[in-house]
Formats: sequence, C-alpha cells, structure tokens
Amino acid sequence: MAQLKRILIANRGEIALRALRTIREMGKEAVVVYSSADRDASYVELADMAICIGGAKSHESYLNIPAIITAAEVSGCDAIFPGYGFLSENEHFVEVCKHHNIAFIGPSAELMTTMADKAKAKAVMEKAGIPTIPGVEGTLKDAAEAKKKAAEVGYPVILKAAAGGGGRGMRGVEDESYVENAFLAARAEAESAFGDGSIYMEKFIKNPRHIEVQVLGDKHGNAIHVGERDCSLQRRHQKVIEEAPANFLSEKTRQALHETAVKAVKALKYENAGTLEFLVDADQNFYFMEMNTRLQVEHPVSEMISGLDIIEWMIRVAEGEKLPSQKSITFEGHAIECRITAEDPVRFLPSPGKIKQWVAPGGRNVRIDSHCYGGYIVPSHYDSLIAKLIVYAETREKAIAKALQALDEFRISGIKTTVEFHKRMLQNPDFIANRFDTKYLETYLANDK
Ligand code: MV4
Repeated sequence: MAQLKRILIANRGEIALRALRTIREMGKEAVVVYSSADRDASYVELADMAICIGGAKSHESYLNIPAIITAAEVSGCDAIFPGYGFLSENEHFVEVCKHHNIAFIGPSAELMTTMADKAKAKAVMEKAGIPTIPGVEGTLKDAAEAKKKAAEVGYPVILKAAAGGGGRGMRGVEDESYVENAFLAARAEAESAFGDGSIYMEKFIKNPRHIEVQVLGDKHGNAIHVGERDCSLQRRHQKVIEEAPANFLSEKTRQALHETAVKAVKALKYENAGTLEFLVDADQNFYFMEMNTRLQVEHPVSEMISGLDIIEWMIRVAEGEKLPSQKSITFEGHAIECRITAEDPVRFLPSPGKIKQWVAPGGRNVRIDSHCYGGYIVPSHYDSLIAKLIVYAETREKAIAKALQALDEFRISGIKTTVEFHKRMLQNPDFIANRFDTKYLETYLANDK
C-alpha cells in the first residue's frame, strides 16, 4: 500500500492538535474539520487546510458522516484519522470510508463490531484462550434465568449491558433478594441508553484495579504491546489520573498480562492501535474486561515510557508498514497524566467560557497536550477536557513531584478547572502509597463533602 499524503482529522480539541503534530512531523498534510463552535481552535490555524463541516451540535458536525466524507473528498485526502469518541468506533463510518476509497486509520469494521458487543467480545477472547471474568456465557433471556444463573455463579454477581460501556445498564447484586429487580432495571436502562437491552452476568470482582494494555497490530500479522497503564482513579467511569507502568503489578503478572494481550491481538488478526482492559484483583488475578478499538485519551503515558509515537505507528501500519519487533521496544521510567477539565474542582460541574489567562507549565519531561490558549472560548457543547498534563521521571515518586510542580505553575483564569483537585490528589497519602482501587475516588469525594 502506498504512503498516505494527506490525512483528514475527524475530531476536535486536544486530540486534533495531537494528531496534526505527528502528521506534519511525518511530512504529510493535515486537513482539519471543525464545527462553528470551534473556528478559533489553535489547530484550525495550524492545519494545511481547514473545513467547516457544520453547526456546534456534534450530530451536525463531528458525527455528520456525509459532511466529513465530502470534506475528505474535496480536499483530496487519502485517509481519515478518527481520534477518540465521535466516529472513532462507528463501524458504519469505517465502511463508508472504505466505499469512498479513503483509508480509515484504525481496525476493521468487523472487529469493531465484535468488540462493541461486550458479551460477544468476551466469548471471542475466551475462545482465544484469554482469561475472562467467570460468569455466564452469552446474554440472559429473563429475570428468572438471571436468578437461576446467579445461584450457580455465586453471589455477589454483576449484570452488564452487552451494548454497554460507561457503567450504564450495570448492576451489582449482593444476594438473591435483589437479582430479579436488578435484572429488570439493568435491562430497562440498557434499552433506553443503547436501544439494546441485552444483559450478561459475571462474578463481581471486589476492589479491582483497572489495568489496560496498549497494543498495536499490523497488516502482516505482527502484534506488539506498548506496556500497561493503571487507570483505576476514575469518577463516574471517567478516568482522572492515569499512569504507566502499573507499579501495583508484580513483574510476573506484568509479563503474563503483556503476553496475554499480544496473544489476543494475534488471534484476532487485529490491525492498528487498540487497548485491552483488564480487572486485576488484590491477588493479582487478571481478567479481560473489554477491548477498545481506538486510540485512547491516556495514550501519552505509554508513549513516554516507551519512546514510541503511537499515532505515527497507527499511520505507518495503515500504510502497510511492519511494526518494530517487541524486543526493540524497551520501557523506562514512570509517566503520569492528569486530565484537566473545565469543571469546578469540588463538584465537577462544567465551567465553559472564555479563558482569560493561560500560562502552561514547562521544563524537562513536562508535556502539555492542549488546544487552549489565553482568549480561547471553551465551548459548552463537548467534553470538558482542556489539557492533559503528562510528566515523565525516573520513578513514580519523582513523577509525582514533577506533576505537582507543573500543576503549581499552571495559571488558568476566566474558567474553573480541576487543577486544584489534581494537586490535592497527588498529595494524598493513599495515592502516594499506590493504595487505591476503582472505587477509591468516588468514596473519597463522597466523604469529602
Ligand atoms: C466489573 C466490576 C467488578 N466485577 N465487573 C465498570 C465499567 C464497565 N466497563 C466495567 N466496570 C466494572 N466491571 C466485574 N465482574 C467493576 C467495574 C467497575 C469499574 C471498572 C473499571 C474502572 C472503574 C470502575 C468503577 C466501578 C465499577
């Protein structure tokens, strides 16, 4: 396959700028599309070409497939980079790109569809010999079946929406008295959120860590991992702080996790970048949970410890290039990412509006992925992420110190941000001691008020 010359970025915000940087560094042209609310974003000016594709509402612009395809065609793009969110996991969009002879920089529509169904994804992984969470294969037909199966699996159990994600349509069940109601509630919630009420059942894993493995596959059947990330600090299923490596893991577990992830990519013949999410319990047992068929927000921490540019490799793989060997990729040091959002740091209510002052930190191994600047207006229509602060140091302890220094230097006024919250978390003794699970942050915030 030929080299890609001009790539359309079908996204906005920090990830649009992040992708533009790599595309241009590779000597290629970057075309950006933007909504009427994003015309003043920094990357619009930096792009080789910028095309307004519609109104501020996502469905009028960043989810508007005909508008994006038209923009790609009139600008002569040979590929589309999807980023995360929006159309990045839309299998129909992948098919439309193919039909228009535009390379979609990501996996096949088929694997995307498989992974979108969490119950199906689990069955496929199990068949490939990947450890999954014990439970019931396939979906449950009714509340009576839920009750019967829960007795077999053993309480506590968890009911999950097959079409799910983000915790919607999910119910933990402690004992038999709740199981039928929980099933009905989960099914109703899944039906209204996804238009699909399919529910499956698993054993409830207590106090898990959320640890994920970054992977890449190429067109030649090669697969590599780019290490793991600990993303256990979440609020309402939104990650807040991520780090790499996951120091919680023993070296033995880490190796096994990496090998498992690579085995899955090879078995699936997965192409491009992806992430396998695992739950890891207190005894270091790990279980496959979901696979994300896109680039993730937190990819920079993996880039920092490996030295790889993941977007560069997504593009090179799409061009038909072979991935580097696993043993050529070495991991060093520790990276931490703080997601800074335009929200108040106590209640996390959105705080869009005009940024008066923006002074970002700097220095050695301090990376800011942000499209913002003084005078920029944060639109209210989209995700509130305004900057990712990523720091890199020799050890976790030094990375925490560096992140704190960088947060101290950050000056943002005009809008509220979560900078102060991050400062607090990085000084929290539990965080410092690496003593937290996926429930930690919610509990901490609830007790704080
Ligand atoms: C679980 C679990 C415990 N046991 N599954 C939450 C989002 C969804 N994708 C899967 N989730 C969970 N699945 C079993 N069998 C606990 C969670 C969970 C969670 C997982 C990762 C990160 C944050 C979380 C917060 C609450 C619950």
